[in-house]
Amino acid sequence: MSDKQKDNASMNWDHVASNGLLSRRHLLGLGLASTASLAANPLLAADTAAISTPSWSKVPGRDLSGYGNPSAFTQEVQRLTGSPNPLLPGGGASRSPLHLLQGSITPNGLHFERHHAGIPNVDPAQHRLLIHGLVRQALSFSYEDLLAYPQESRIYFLECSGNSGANTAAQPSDGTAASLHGLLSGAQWTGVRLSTLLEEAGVKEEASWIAATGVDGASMGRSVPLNKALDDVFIALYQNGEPIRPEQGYPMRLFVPGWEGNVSIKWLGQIKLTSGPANFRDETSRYTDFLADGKALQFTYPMGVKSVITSPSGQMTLRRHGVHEVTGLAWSGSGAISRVEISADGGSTWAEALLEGENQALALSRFRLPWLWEGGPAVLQSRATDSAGNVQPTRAVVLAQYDAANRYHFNGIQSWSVSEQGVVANAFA
Ligand SMILES: Nc1nc2c(c(=O)[nH]1)N[C@H]1C(S)=C(S)[C@@H](COP(=O)(O)O)O[C@H]1N2
Ligand SMILES: [Mo]
Repeated sequence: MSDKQKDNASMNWDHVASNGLLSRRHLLGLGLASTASLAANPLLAADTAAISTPSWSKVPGRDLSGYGNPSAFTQEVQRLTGSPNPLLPGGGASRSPLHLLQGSITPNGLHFERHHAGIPNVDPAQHRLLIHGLVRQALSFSYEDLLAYPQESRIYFLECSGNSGANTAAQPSDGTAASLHGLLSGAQWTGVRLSTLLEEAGVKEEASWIAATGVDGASMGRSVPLNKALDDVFIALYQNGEPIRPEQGYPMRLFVPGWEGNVSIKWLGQIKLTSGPANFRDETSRYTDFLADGKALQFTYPMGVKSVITSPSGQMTLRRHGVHEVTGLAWSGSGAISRVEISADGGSTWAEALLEGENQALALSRFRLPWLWEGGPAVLQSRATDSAGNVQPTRAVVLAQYDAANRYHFNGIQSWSVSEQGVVANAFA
C-alpha cells in the first residue's frame, strides 16, 4: 500500500456503490478530504517566510467600464464553434462549454446558438409582432408595447433536439461534454405570457394550433398546439436579466418550455392562429424522428429525461489519486428532476447524487457526488429520473426505438471511461 492508499483507507469513507462512490455526506469538508493529507498534496503547505506583495496590490487597477468582460485569464471559456458550411450561409451551431461551467445557469455570452440563416440585425424600432389568423381582432405589437406588459421571470433549460446525436454513431467519437452535449443551456427568461396577448386578440372556436415564424433569412416556422400555447408559452424579452442577445432572438423570441429548442422561434415576427399544424419545412423534412419500423414521427416536442456528467468528462485527465467530485447536469421536458444516480462501474451499481438548489421543473439541475479514485479503470455514468417517473434510458434502449439514420432526441445514458492513467473518454458501455 502506498501512503496515499493508506490515507484513503484510514479516512473512514462511507462507500455507497462499488468502485469508489462515496456518500453525499462527504461533500461537506471535501476540500480537506480530497487532498487526503498534506503528504498527498505538499503544495498546500504554506511557507510563511515566502509571503510577498503581488504587483497588482501596489498600484490602482484599471478603470470602470460600461459593460464588463470575463477575466483575460479565462480566455479558454468559450463556446465551441463549428466550421461554417459555404453551402448553408449563416447555418450552424455553437455549443456551451458545459465542462468549464458551474451551477445551472448559462452566462449569456456562452448560451449555445443554432441558426439556420445567421443572426439578423433586427432594429426593435422597426420590428412588429403580428398576431392574426383565427382571431376576432388581428393585433400588431411593437417592442415598446410588449415592454409595457406585466413581465414574468422563469428558469428553463433549452436543448436542441439534435443535441448528443453524435452518440448514435456506431463508434464513440473522442468528444468533450461540450462537443457531445453542448446544444444545451439554462437561463432565467423574462417576458410576456402568450395567453395574455391571445386573450386580447380573441381566439376563435375553430383555432387549435398556432404557427410562429421568425424574421430571419430562414423565416423559421413551427406549429404549436393551442393548449400548450395557452399554458406556459411566452414571448421572452430578457435573458438572465438583460435584453436577450441577438444570438438568442433579440428583440423577442417565442419560448416553449421543455420542448425541443427548434420550436422556440427567435426574432419572432408572426403568430397565426390556425385549425391545424402548418407543416413547415422544419416539422416535415426536418425535426422528425425516423423510427425503427421505417415510419417518421412528427411533433415529438418534449425533451426526454436526461443527464450528463460534466466533470470528470471527455478529454479531461485525473491528475491525482484520491477523492474527486463527480458533477453534472440533469433536466427533463416532462417535469422536475427528482433524482440522479451515479455509477462508477458501467451501470452495475448506482448511488444517489446530491441535487443542488431548488430543482425547478423544466430547468437544469446540478448534481454532485464524491468519488474515490485509486487508479483503477472505471466507467462513470449518470441516470436521471423526473417527477413524472421517467427514467433516463441506456444508449442501447434509445437506439432500438429508432432507425439507424435518426439523430434527434437522443437522451441515452452517457458513459465516460477512465483509464489507469486517468484519461477520461467517451465510451459506449
Ligand atoms: N427564427 C429562428 N428561430 C430559431 C432558429 C432559427 O434558425 N431561426 N433555430 C432554432 C433551433 S434549431 C434551436 S435549437 C433554437 C436555438 O436557440 P438559441 O440559439 O437561442 O440557443 O432556436 C430555434 N429558433
Ligand atoms: Mo435545434
